[in-house]
Amino acid sequence: MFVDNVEIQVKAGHGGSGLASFRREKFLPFGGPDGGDGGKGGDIYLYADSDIESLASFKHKRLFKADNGGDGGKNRKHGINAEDLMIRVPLGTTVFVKEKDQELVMSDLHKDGQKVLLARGGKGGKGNVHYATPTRKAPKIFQQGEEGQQHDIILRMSLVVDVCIIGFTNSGKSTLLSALSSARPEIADYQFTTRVPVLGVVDDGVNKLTWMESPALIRGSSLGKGLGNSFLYQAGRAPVIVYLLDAGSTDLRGDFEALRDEIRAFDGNLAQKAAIIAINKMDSIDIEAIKDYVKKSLADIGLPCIMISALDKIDLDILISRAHSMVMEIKRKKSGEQVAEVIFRPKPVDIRENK
Ligand SMILES: Nc1nc2c(ncn2[C@@H]2O[C@H](COP(=O)(O)OP(=O)(O)OP(=O)(O)O)[C@@H](O)[C@H]2O)c(=O)[nH]1
Ligand SMILES: [Mg+2]
Repeated sequence: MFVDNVEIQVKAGHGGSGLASFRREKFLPFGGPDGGDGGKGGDIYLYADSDIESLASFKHKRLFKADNGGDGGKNRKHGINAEDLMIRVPLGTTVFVKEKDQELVMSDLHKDGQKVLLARGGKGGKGNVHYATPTRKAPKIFQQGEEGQQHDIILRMSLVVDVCIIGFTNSGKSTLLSALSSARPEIADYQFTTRVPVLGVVDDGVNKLTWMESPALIRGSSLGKGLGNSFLYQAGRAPVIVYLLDAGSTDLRGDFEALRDEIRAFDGNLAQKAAIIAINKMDSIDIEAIKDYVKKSLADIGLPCIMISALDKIDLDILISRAHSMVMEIKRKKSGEQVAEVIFRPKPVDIRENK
């Protein structure tokens, strides 16, 4: 399962033009100006709709145009205001605007019914009625409608992620995800085998939580090396991060810090998240020999440290149970907060009002 990602173009409607015209009545051959204003162009909104499950429909339709406003008419008639265009997207859609090769996050739609303005329709132009003055009684001036905004927009739908595995290339992220879930990402001992986030559902017997393998980081990902780091925005959604280290490394502490520096460079909050350090490939080393080194070099970081083998499935149950209990604890706290937020307190009704 991959993350959905589509690019669309939105063009709001132009404002209608104002009109320059003059009253012509039977006994009033030189009546004053009566040109009406143009109507407003349609705005374009995104609308989060829980009935929509994916961004699949956008694969066929890329251009979204709202109608233009109607032109002003005689007799001060206002042009028609065009209808706004609502584009429905699934919950969990993140919206980016493309500006000069940059992708700027515009909004994050996560509540049913949430609306965000993508492009504003142009205002209607003024008709010549607005330009009459005591010295200029017959103005032939009118205003054109304003142009509607246009934007290139990227929509990304992030699926719910509970645990995100982050690690250097070849640390065994795909092997771990395959061992824990039915996901089958390619496993190979060359670099950057996994190029997009991969999801898998992990069942601990009570809860089924979604784990994600994030494509590999390397020292300098934040500077664009390797696969870069743009996929880390997905990691931001996971309440718990698993830093996967390779037990064969001679500098576990350095590896951990380099990983954390990379995610900190992407987003400081990400580096503060609840996390576990998992040291993989313990089957390939003499554990007794490195136990003390591991304890000493990682202890003061203050994160739980678990030694595992993804290949031989050693102590994966410990990793699962630790990670899941952290996720459930965070979710429990969050839902407590949300309940507090939405408490509905109706005002007391004065029953005498109904008499
Ligand atoms: N001995 C041993 N080898 C492992 C273990 N886990 C993974 N490997 C090996 O390490 C190599 C890389 O494994 P992957 O799972 O593809 O690593 P990855 O982190 O997903 O790599 P990228 O997707 O390229 O970033 C493969 O040859 C695996 O067989 C383990 O627990 N023990
Ligand atoms: Mg991989």
